[in-house]
Amino acid sequence: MAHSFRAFSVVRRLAFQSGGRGRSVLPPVAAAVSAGACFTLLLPETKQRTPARCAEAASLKASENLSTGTEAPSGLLGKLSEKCREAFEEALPDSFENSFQSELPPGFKLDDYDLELYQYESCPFCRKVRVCLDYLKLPYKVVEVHPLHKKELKGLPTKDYKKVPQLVFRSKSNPEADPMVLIDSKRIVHSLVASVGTATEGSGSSSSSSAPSASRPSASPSSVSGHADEFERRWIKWSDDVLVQLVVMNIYRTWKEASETFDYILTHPQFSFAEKWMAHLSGTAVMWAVARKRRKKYEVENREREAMWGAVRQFVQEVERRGGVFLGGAQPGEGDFAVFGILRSIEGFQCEREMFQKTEVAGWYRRMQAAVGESSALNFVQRGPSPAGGK
Ligand SMILES: N[C@@H](CCC(=O)N[C@@H](CS)C(=O)NCC(=O)O)C(=O)O
Repeated sequence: MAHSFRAFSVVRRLAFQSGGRGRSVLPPVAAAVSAGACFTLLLPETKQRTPARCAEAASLKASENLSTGTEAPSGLLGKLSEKCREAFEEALPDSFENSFQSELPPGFKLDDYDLELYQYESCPFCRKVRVCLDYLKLPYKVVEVHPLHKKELKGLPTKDYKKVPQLVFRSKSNPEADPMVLIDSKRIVHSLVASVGTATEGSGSSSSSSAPSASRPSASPSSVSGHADEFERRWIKWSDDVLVQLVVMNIYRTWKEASETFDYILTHPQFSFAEKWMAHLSGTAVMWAVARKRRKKYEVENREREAMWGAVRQFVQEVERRGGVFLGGAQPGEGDFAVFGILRSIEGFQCEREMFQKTEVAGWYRRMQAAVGESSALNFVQRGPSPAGGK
């Protein structure tokens, strides 16, 4: 994967070196290949393991789950059940655990900074961060990154990191200073929740914050203390390794659905006519092909919808077991932000409409919508209505 990324980067550089904004000379094939790099990178590598059904994993785990309160979801198909088992049964890798260390120093005053979120509109990881920012009522500016040339990222100090989301903090008192940047959606969400939790802990209100924080809610107790517990972490891993995979396989399932997913870019005010169509056409073609390949890889060909409903139902059952309000308990936690953010990325799509018909997720989804509230983005771009009846 690393090699293919380097190859794609070269193609991308060559394709854009003589094309300015709106005057791209990107050949269609190079554009398609490059767009493929943009989106296939969100799909993690699978390790070679003996396939195991989650149902088996669940029974194996049943004797142990009393200690963590975590039960491996069952009913997932093909190799997704293996991913699921990894999330719930194996030791969480250090690289994953490291994402749960707050990157913001203690006493960090969020209100002293202007926040900018570098994102792709349809990226599930970016939606996770937006959900958290909205919930915490933190105002932020959205910077839409063009998926082919990504020139919006060029001015950032994270030069070698070409993925989104990236959350940029610019000092209000010293706007010329180098901004601080957080990367990786889990880390960003955890850092924000921990920072707001620390700022509000014990005082009942944030002494460090100005107007917006007066109505700032607290996240679930486990998150406020800055430590998403193991139960929540396992669901966060599941959301990245299983739910995101299913979203990709489903929203790019047919040409029509893949095209629908990229429609946002055609109306986005930030890009030129050529940039819009280049990204739309190449993205549709490449992601349709990627989804096909992934369905084969995960052994869910022609069953991708069924697999997605299975996963969503498992999540809903877990919420029920936790008391029926949120995964985090009485208030949303980092696990709720992860799953809601990922599902928000299919907002307004055919897959979302079917999801509300085929699963019982609407209750939790509406509770999340109400808890998260209106977007606190300073330049919110509406993408389409949600059948669950939200903004
Ligand atoms: N683990 C990262 C994954 C981020 C990621 O893979 N983002 C994708 C977009 S959905 C990306 O930027 N891919 C690279 C590219 O577009 O070239 C996170 O949670 O933030």
